[in-house]
Formats: sequence, structure tokens, C-alpha cells
Amino acid sequence: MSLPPIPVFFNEIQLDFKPLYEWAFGDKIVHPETTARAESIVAALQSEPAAFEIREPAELPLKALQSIHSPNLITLYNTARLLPEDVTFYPSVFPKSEQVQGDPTNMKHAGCFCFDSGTPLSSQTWAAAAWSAACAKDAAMAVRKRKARIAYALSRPPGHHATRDLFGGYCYFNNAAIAAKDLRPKGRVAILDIDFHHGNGTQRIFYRDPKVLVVSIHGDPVTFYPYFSGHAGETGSGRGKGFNLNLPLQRGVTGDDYMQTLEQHALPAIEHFVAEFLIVSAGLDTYEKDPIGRFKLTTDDFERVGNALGRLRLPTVVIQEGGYYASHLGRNARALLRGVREGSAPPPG
Ligand code: Q9C
Ligand code: ZN
Repeated sequence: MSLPPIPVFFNEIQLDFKPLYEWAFGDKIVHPETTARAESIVAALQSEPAAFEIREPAELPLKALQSIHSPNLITLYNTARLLPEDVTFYPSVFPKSEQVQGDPTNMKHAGCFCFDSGTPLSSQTWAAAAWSAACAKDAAMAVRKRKARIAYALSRPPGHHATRDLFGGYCYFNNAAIAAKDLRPKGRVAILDIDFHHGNGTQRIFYRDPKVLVVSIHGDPVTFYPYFSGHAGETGSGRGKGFNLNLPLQRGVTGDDYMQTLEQHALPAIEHFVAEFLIVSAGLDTYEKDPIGRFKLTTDDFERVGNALGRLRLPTVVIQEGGYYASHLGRNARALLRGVREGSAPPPG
């Protein structure tokens, strides 16, 4: 029996947003979160039409965004739509006082809703981020309605750093959280975050929620972005205690090291939780050539990772997060997805 193709959700409007540059320890660098990333993935998946079927998502109802994000954050992105077309606005003043109530209709207050300086706003941010979230929502819906066993959201910009009321880390809407919110009424949801960076936004959103398990493997935050969260001691709070698992690793880990952490710690936690849905926050910045990640995974390793995830045999939503070596990003995403698809196949005979 041949495997059905994986539905892939993507809208070209997501390519209209270009963050341009960021500051990296004193150097002004080309912004890593480029449109070439998404183009590379589209090209790689189009090359295998029997395995992948690219579709446009439906427009996201505003209430799906409001179910995860604060009214102020949504208002701010709408304010940014009025920026002149050639302006890319970088928040640079971040009030530290809880007393300061920022005005989200004033772009100068953007720093009240943001936690780093590398995540700009332009007139195109809203549309790109809303369609990126729409991809995640539709991928979740396809799996929830049993139209697909595995679905992939080509979400760009990424989402896992965005919290309810703050953007940052190249993320505006938390795409994985929007997908989890869709699935949660139907059963227990496990989010496995394999991006090189800790998904601080996703952790925060579900920190008190015992029905959404969040597991993350990432570069040790003592050394790597986002620095202030992702430590092993962060395990959830209130009724959510025990439903957040951080697995920080040192720089330079290889595919073998990584598979060991995945198979000995991450996957058993998901099985023990008796997850009914799996959401993968699929950052590919663990790649050996990634310009900002510091792990050593190869393209073949991504297929191994995918295979192990597929063997959980759960309805699975794979959502694109980071991954900045654009010219190999497509083949890496394809390898991961192939792995999931083949790993979940019923054994022959
Ligand atoms: N220039 C994701 O992978 N910049 N976001 C690091 C050093 C932030 C990465 C600062 C990295 C964010 C989704
Ligand atoms: Zn990342």
C-alpha cells in the first residue's frame, strides 16, 4: 500500500515580508530569516509531488489569533501596517517597568510588546505572520478532521519565541500554540520543539496547562539565545507542574548524541504522557552548516529524527520554525518529513 502525500500549507504572501538586517554582537548582518528559506522548501517539496501536496491555507479567523495573543499585540501589528512601504522598524527602547502601559497605536511604543532588537516590524509583517499562523491552523485542522495523518505548515515567519503579549526571536504569532489550541479540545497534545533555540514563547503559553506537554531539545540557554529560559529546572507550574521538559545540550552535538537524547528522554516523555496528537516545532537550525545554530546534524540525521517521530504513530502536525542555511533548508525539511512519513508507515506484511 502506498503512503498518501503530506499536505503542505503555504501562501506566497508570506514572502512579502523582509526583515533586512540585524545586529550580531556589533556587526550589522543580513537578517537570517530570509524569503529564500521558504523558497528553498517549496522547491524541494515540489520536486516530489507523490509525497507532498502544496496548498494555500484558508484565511485565519481573527479569533484564532485572539485565543493565543493579547489585543495589544494584535493592535500593534495593525499599527505597523500603516508604516511607509520602505520602512523597517526596529524597536530599540524596552521599558523595564511593569508600570509602563504601552500604547499599541504608537509605533514608538513597540518596545513594550517586544523582547529583543532583531525582530522588526514593517507594513508587511501582519500579512506574512497571519498567513504563517494560518498554515499552522490548517495543518492542525487537517489532522484533527482526520483528512491527513501528517500535515506540514510551511510557516514563515517562525513562531515559537512569541509569547501571548510579546514578539521576538524573529517570531510574531506563535504558530505551534495556535495549532495546539485547535487540537486541545480533542485530546492531549504533545509539542516537541527541535529548533536549536529554546521555544520560550510556547513554554510560557502552556506552562500551567497539564493537557499540553511541551518538550524541547535545544542549545543550553546559559550560552545560547534566548538566554533567560530553557533550563532543565523549568518543569511547569500549578496544575501544569511536570508537563514541561527542557533538554538543553552543549554546542557541537552530533546526530548520534541528538538521537540518544531524543530516544532516551524526549520520546519516552511523550509516550508516558499518552499524547493523542503530536506537534513538532521543526526548527532545522541544528544543521551542521547553520550560521546561527551550533549543533552538527546532517541531512541524513533529519531523516533519522523524522523516522523516530513517525514511529510514535500519532496524528502529527509539523510546523516550520528556524533553519538559516537557506540553500540546504529545503532538502533538510524534505528529509525530516520523509522520515516522519516513512517512520509512521505500517510495517510490511
Ligand atoms: N545575533 C528562531 O530560530 N538572534 N529564532 C540571536 C545573535 C536571535 C532565532 C542574536 C535568534 C532567534 C525561530
Ligand atoms: Zn532557532
